[in-house]
Amino acid sequence: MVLKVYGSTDSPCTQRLALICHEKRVPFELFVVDMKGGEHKSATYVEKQPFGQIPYIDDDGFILFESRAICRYICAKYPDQGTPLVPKDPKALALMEQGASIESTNFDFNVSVIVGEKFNPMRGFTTNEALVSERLALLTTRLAGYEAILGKQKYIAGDELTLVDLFHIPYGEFLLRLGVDILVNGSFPNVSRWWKDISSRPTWKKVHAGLVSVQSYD
Ligand SMILES: N[C@@H](CCC(=O)N[C@@H](CS)C(=O)NCC(=O)O)C(=O)O
Repeated sequence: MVLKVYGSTDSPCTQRLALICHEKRVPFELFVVDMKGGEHKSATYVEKQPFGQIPYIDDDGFILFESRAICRYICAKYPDQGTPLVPKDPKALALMEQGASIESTNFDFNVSVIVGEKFNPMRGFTTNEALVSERLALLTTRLAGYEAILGKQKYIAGDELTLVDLFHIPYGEFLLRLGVDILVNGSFPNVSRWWKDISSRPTWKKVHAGLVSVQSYD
């Protein structure tokens, strides 16, 4: 039975898991959740996702939410299919987990707030500019750490691409779309080199062009 994805085409978290499906060549069917109509807060929805957020998956009755956990599940279920994104060697795996914490605490922590605040006017709220400046300053400090890592190796966890590099793409792309060019503007040349590499992957281009269900991969 094809993997069912409940999410939205323009949600970075749904895009994250679609990207991994493309990399692992796992077909999926997208069920668009009516966020504007509040479907994600309905009683039937929160039975599946208690926080009333997207995305979640239904894999033949197995319900899972949290986009990064879903990505890990897909990689665990299909270890030898598509791009190898999770190392088997314990030390390489530990470095990937270190990278996952880096993404969560240094990148997502700041970028999700910046993106959310900048989107506020489109939702009828005011942007908290002081908070945006604070998080941009913190992000800049943290990108200096990225620059140090990426000055020594090609990717976050070593010289091989892993899941954690790809975790950055959807929110990184939103930052660019909102006019924050910190990932490409040249202040961090190795970050810029890394960003161009990962964001030019055909799998991401496919997600970016429009997130739709995939019946099969040739
Ligand atoms: N950590 C969660 C975050 C999920 C999340 O924040 N989803 C957003 C859309 S990208 C959402 O549902 N927002 C609506 C809300 O929080 O009420 C994940 O990675 O799945």
